[in-house]
Amino acid sequence: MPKLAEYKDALRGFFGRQFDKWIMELGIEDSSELDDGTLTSLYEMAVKAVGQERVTEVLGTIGLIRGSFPVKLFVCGDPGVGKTSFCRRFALGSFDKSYKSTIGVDFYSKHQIIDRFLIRLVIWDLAGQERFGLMRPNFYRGSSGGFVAFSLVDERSFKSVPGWVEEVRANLGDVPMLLIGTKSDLGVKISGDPEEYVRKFGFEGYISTSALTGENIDEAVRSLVSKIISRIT
Ligand SMILES: Nc1nc2c(ncn2[C@@H]2O[C@H](COP(=O)(O)OP(=O)(O)O)[C@@H](O)[C@H]2O)c(=O)[nH]1
Ligand SMILES: [Mg+2]
Repeated sequence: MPKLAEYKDALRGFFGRQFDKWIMELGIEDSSELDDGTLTSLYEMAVKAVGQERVTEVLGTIGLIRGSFPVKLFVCGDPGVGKTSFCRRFALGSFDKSYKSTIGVDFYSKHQIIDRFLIRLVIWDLAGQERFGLMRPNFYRGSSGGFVAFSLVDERSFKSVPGWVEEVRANLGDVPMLLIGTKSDLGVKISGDPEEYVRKFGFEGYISTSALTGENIDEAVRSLVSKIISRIT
């Protein structure tokens, strides 16, 4: 893992004195490791000051990122399992109880450094069209992978997982999928074992999440994107 000390002079050379202010605000020290999370914070801070293109160019030039590309992900699953809440928590960092989803496709976009690649993540949310099968080929088109979501407190949504997997495979073939159990803050009320689905349907893994507390939301996204990166690089 690279440390700030190794890159400090180069970064200051490109960004000037404002760079010292950024690292002070972020609490990054010479001995700090520039892991993906720290790099993402630094990236966000720098973008506000000098813009996305410049930051991407600088981080690439000095070798702090290995490249930059967009990744489209989907989130599917039964109505009410918390897909929109998952997307909003990830992209906006918030949980809004009164949020009403619109009819149509919604997507959420956010830059994130994952495995030292700058990824422009676009997450597509099935917004109110869970029941309109005709629309869904458009929804899936171009996705590199995605999440199949069920609610940990809704047995029926758990039983629906095989149907969603079938639909993903029919539209996208063998793309990486992560199984997510939602609403972990409410406990576990399903009777089956998610790991069985993992084995049976070839999920990359299973993670239990809560959009309310934020538990494992970033981890789920990182873990899936990491699998996608390792398939294409
Ligand atoms: N307790 C709890 N409630 C949640 C969570 N995620 C979503 N919800 C609630 O579940 C309901 C459905 O959520 P929504 O995101 O609209 O589900 P969608 O239909 O799959 O998009 C809403 O009332 C949310 O407030 C969670 O992590 N914990
Ligand atoms: Mg929704």
